[in-house]
Amino acid sequence: MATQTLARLTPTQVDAFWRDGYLALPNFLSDDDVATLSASMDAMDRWVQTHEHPDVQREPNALHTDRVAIRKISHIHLNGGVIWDELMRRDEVLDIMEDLMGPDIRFHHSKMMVKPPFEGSLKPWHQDLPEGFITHEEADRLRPWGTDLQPEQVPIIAIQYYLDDSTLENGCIQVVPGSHRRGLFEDPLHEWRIDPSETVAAEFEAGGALLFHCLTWHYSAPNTSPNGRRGVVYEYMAPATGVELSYMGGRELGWGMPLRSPG
Ligand SMILES: O=C(O)CCC(=O)C(=O)O
Repeated sequence: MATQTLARLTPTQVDAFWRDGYLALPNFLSDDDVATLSASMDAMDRWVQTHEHPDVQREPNALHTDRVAIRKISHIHLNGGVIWDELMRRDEVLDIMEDLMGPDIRFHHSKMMVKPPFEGSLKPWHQDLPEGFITHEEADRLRPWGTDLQPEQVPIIAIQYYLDDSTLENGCIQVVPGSHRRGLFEDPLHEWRIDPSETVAAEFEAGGALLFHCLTWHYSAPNTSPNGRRGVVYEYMAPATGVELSYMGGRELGWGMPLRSPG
């Protein structure tokens, strides 16, 4: 796996993100990053075998009873220790967020999404905005707007980094390009909305990263392969226009923390 010299996004990449609602950044993390973060995840995985933790969600489709399979670890920037906090604050990442949404950048939340071999379950088609960023009342207010809800009004962007190769077989994220310009829908999305000819599989080698907007339709399939897939998500936001964002009581978890300010 190659490592990449990090650089600001090009205008073409910025345009592609706002046109498609997502952007692929292959080879974003260095080999050292992947090794260090993987070792930390391995240590958490060992700990979870003998301990319960409210932020650790177990795999609901687990085939084994002899070992705990992790599906999700919430607030990984807190639970995982300093390297996960450092990744959240990293200048190269904030530079990219600044290229996409300007210099006033706040953190929203983090989570590790795991798809254990053969038993990793699917995440249904959804948009992130109604899943923790706005109240139900605000979602009810925004849905009738349809395409009048512009993605630029709600600059909330996720980056998911892959510690393993992420493929169709092990449940990579799939997206519908341009779906962030269709408005806000029910959560999760009705399956009938998805036209398979429109979907794109965001496959990566370990170290790659995917950026996606909070209105972009996305999904990840069950893991039917012998290869696990660990993908850590950090969500960032800039001030919204005409939309009331909510931290859902997550302030003490770092939600809303300013990471970069104008000037
Ligand atoms: O990693 C996955 O499988 C799904 C992640 C996702 O859908 C999300 O972070 O919104």
